[in-house]
Amino acid sequence: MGAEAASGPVEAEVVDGVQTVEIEAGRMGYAPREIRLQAGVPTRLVFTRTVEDECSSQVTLPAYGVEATDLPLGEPVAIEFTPTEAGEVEWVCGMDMQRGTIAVVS
Ligand SMILES: [Cu+2]
Repeated sequence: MGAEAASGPVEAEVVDGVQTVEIEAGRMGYAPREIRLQAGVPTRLVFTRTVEDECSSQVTLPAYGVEATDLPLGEPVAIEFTPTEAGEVEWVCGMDMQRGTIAVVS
């Protein structure tokens, strides 16, 4: 899955009707940092933290009620929700510093 820094939003891969994106929480922040999702399709974002850094040890997605979720070092953690309407939402680290952008399209 493309995680190159300079590319545009990464499209989700749909697996069994669930749009899925793998996201690394690493030294340079999130990779990818921008993703694109379809409204109305169940979504699974799989975060893997690859740095010791406290900053990225939790992730949250307030727009869809995903509370601060622990990201143990090196362990993939899935957060699941269904985007309901087109627009832009963000996921943020537990300290509200690092963030990533989700473009929801209908
Ligand atoms: Cu942080």
